[in-house]
Amino acid sequence: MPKRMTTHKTKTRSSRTPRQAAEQSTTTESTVSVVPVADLDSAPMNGNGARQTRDSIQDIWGPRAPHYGMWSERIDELTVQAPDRWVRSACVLCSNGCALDIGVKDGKIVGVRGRGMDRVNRGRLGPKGLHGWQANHSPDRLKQPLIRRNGGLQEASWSEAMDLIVEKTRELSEKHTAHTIGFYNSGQLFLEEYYTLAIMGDAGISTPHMDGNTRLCTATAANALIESFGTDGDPGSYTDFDVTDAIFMIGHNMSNTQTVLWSRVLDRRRGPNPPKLIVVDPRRTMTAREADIHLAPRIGTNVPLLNGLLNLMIRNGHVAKAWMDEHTVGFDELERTSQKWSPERVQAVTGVPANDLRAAAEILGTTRSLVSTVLQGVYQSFQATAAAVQVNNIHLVRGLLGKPGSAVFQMNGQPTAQNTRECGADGELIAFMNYQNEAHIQKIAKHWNVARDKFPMKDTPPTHALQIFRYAEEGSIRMLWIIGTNPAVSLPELARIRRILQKEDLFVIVQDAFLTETGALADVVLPAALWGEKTGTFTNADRTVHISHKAIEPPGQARSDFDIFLDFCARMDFRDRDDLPLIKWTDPEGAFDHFKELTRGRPCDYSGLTYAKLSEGSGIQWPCNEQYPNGKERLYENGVFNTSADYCETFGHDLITGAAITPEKYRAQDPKGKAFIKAADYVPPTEMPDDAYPMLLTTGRLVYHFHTRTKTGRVPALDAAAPEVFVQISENDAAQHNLADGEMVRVETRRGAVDAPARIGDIEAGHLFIPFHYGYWDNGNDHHRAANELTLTEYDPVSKQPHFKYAAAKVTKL
Ligand SMILES: Nc1nc2c(c(=O)[nH]1)N[C@H]1C(S)=C(S)[C@@H](COP(=O)(O)OP(=O)(O)OC[C@H]3O[C@@H](n4cnc5c(=O)[nH]c(N)nc54)[C@H](O)[C@@H]3O)O[C@H]1N2
Ligand SMILES: Nc1nc2c(c(=O)[nH]1)N[C@H]1C(S)=C(S)[C@@H](COP(=O)(O)OP(=O)(O)OC[C@H]3O[C@@H](n4cnc5c(=O)[nH]c(N)nc54)[C@H](O)[C@@H]3O)O[C@H]1N2
Ligand code: SF4
Ligand SMILES: [Mo]
Repeated sequence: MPKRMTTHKTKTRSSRTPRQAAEQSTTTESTVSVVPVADLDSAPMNGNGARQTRDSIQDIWGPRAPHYGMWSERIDELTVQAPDRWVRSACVLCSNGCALDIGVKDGKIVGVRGRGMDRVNRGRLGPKGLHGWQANHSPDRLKQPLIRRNGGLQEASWSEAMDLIVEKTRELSEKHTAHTIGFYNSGQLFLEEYYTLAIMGDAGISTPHMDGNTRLCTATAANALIESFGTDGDPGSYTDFDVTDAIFMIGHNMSNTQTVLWSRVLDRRRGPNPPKLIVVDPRRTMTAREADIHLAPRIGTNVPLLNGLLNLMIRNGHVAKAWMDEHTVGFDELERTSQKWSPERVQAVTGVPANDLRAAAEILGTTRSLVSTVLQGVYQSFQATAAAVQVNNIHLVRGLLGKPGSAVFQMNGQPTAQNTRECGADGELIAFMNYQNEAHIQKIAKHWNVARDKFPMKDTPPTHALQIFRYAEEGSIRMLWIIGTNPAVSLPELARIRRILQKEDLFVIVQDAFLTETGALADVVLPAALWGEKTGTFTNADRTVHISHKAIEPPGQARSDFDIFLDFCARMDFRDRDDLPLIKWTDPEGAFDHFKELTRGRPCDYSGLTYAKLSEGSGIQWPCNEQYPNGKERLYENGVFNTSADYCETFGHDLITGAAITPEKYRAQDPKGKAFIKAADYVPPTEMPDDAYPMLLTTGRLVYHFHTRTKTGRVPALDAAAPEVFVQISENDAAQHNLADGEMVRVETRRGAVDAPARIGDIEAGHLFIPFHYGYWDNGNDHHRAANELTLTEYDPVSKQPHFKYAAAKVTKL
């Protein structure tokens, strides 16, 4: 018998048309710097001293500041009352990590203001950054723990909830071993919380089953960096955008998903020496519309497309032979593989016209500097790591890395994805150490003062997220602690995920600020403090570290994740090898100081950072140490990469099969600091259109919403800007189905169905797109709205990242 579902209350929805205001006014660029306060009537708190420097809902990126070399300041602010004080923080609604200060009055957040001095955003904020804080004060925040009793979730005290969890943990580890316990955490907590959780899971409970939702997000970014350069960590700096001659974006809708970085790009494009822009996306996104060259490949064909580009670059002699000889290994294999991809063959497989490919290859082959960005259209598509690595190859064959204006960004998505990876998510080991390097494991064991055999992982990385859910399905995992993520909406194939979470023999703990779709299926719900209600640090996609100070108290009895973990460790009485408490710190600063010692000498070296330094200045990049006290802008400036056998993070994989390269084999051919050029040939996606399901479905994001909308769905202005799901379909396909814009359709795959209004245009024929934001917490529990009802349970062989970006689908008019 499945557990009963707690039904959510239905909320009245806004009657605004689902078409985004932004889609209508895409390229209009405002030149006014101050606009009237337009949407404050929908803010939860209203009062005197309100200030809105610009309307980011109507004008997403704000006015242009054409530039070359140095991006000017523009301080964006949205406050609904004059604050009593400002508290230093940064935005946690994407990986850009824009610096901001939180305005506080009478113990409440009343707004935010960008910080002009900061290297990341120079004061700018986007729509989510300016509005998102309103979710903190949403009336339906969780304020007390909940325990499932007689089928329903009932309020309980912290002692009751924690005692129940401790009892369950003890019972399971004594009866069946700790391998019955799994953790599924987040890319949205703070560094100090991940670090505490890592030691709690590894050396406290000793379970190998711990992963972050970053497995769905940037596991491929991490793996692509590791496969090519030896360790995780993006080599470039955002200042590279300020001087580069060309930008290549693949599977990345930056205008919508990193709006402030996109402002930086637009400002370059309107300034002197504008960089060329190439965008690869099967949809004509706002990003693609700005491009000089838009390549729109069939979904799942990134590898042939990239091989085609590399082939042309090589054939045209646009390669830096001398640099490659000195700094790389593997070029011959790349030459052989890419040779098979003539422009005509690429056109046949990807649908991209051969001449467009040639034009793009000419830019990539001749530009003097190049910044590339890669994101979910690669990471969640077929052959994810294989494709992402080919983008690294474009830089390696031209030697365009480690100098101003040249960088490859294997982008992050979530605000604190970098930190969860630095603490062991996505199959990594703390501080980018190597599971197969005994010296690294010993170093951690020593730092934690625990026995080597305390470590649950013996030479192999921890269990990946989809495998954790598989074990829960099969019954070998019996307790699953879910922290800061909403898998009942964000994992693929939701009917299956609901079935797993509802299993009688799976004890589910959900730690969140709201009663999410996942929380509704839990046995215990722990109310968490949000950003603004706790202190910690986090690192963005260009390695910039910010501190976020506690500005207000959490509501009711909600507690920070940090405090919840410390409480659990104390109740479990975890000890080190001297029988002293395992966790040596009592506050986030203590955790930070302990962590940073472990990073000393590693690529992500935090040893030169302190809370004081981060609080006095603004963002500082890692590595930050004695040699680079103010951080280091670019990695690999000397062309020496992190690949030497004793330093690297893994020994690498076969990009097609995922098979791991053995330590012996790696050591025998130790590249000693040379980067890997790894080739990969095309493999067609597993699920292709057929007679029953003739179309290809992809999924992704909208500018106004963040993920499963637990925050942005509770912010009136953001919710109203994009209140409902839709299905994007080409003019051709709409005509075939006799569809007018806004008419309801059903999209079906072999896994489920979604009903939504059609939105016609800006997508390749044969393709469909559904934003994945819309779950059912505010929809009377109607499951026919979440994109993941439709997606596939399968993943990349190297990064184990799920394939959210394609599925064979059919459409019927309702
Ligand atoms: N507004 C907003 N911003 C966000 C987030 C959010 O939820 N909302 N989330 C943050 C997070 S965690 C992440 S990971 C990032 C994600 O940021 P992005 O990766 O930019 O976002 P997506 O919309 O998931 O995917 C990008 C594009 O991939 C394209 N695509 C699909 N299939 C393919 C393919 O086979 N090949 C190619 N080349 N392209 C393809 C889609 O059409 C889509 O436009 O955004 C971050 N920023
Ligand atoms: N179909 C499809 N599916 C996708 C994607 C896609 O493109 N298409 N993208 C994937 C990607 S890239 C991502 S990143 C995932 C995102 O998927 P999720 O991680 O499920 O997304 P969120 O809605 O951000 O969930 C985070 C949860 O943490 C809570 N939270 C926020 N801050 C805190 C905190 O400080 N402490 C605690 N305890 N809780 C907190 C929020 O209320 C929210 O419920 O979705 C993935 N799923
Ligand atoms: S770009 Fe990202 S970090 Fe910056 S304000 Fe927008 S959501 Fe926040
Ligand atoms: Mo993500």
